[in-house]
Amino acid sequence: MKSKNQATLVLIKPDGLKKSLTGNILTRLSETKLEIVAAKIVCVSKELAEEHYRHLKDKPFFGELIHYIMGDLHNRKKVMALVYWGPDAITKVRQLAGSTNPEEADPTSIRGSYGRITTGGVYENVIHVSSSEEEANREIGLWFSPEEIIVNVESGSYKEPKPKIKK
Ligand code: IDP
Ligand code: MG
Repeated sequence: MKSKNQATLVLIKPDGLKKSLTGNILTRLSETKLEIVAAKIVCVSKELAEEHYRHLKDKPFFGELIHYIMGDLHNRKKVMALVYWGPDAITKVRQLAGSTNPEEADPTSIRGSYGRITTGGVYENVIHVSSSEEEANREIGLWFSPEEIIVNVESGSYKEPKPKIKK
């Protein structure tokens, strides 16, 4: 049976950018043979950070987590946001990323290779990846507007290029 095409959100977190891991992470993710259908650099607002991590708002590390994703811990006020798309995208990307806790993650995974646990209490695991289809849809809607994504995620068809030229 042919697997279903899915879209999933990937964020290269501020520690990944500070450690110059963008190339390494994108190379690892290319092993999935998925397509990148959207990409940009984002300066993360407190509102976006809190909405993205709203499922963790009661955790003791929530405040630190918001500082982390906003770049306050790494003096890098940005993340790289991407949408990967293709068969079983969510599971494939999640497997390559590894477990949330970098010490428990497979040492060959992205988080196992590059993540660390800090004394501040938050896991600095260099990458965010969506963990379910429902979460992916919600998160992609938070980080991207539909016209920034070059496929129609529902139908799987490519969009027509817009005849717009930036002056
Ligand atoms: P995920 O990123 O693997 O989906 P979530 O539970 O959604 O894991 O947590 C979001 C982020 O919050 C993690 O990637 C990590 O940076 C941080 N985090 C999650 N659980 C803990 C914890 O128990 N201690 C410290 N940081 C955590
Ligand atoms: Mg999560």
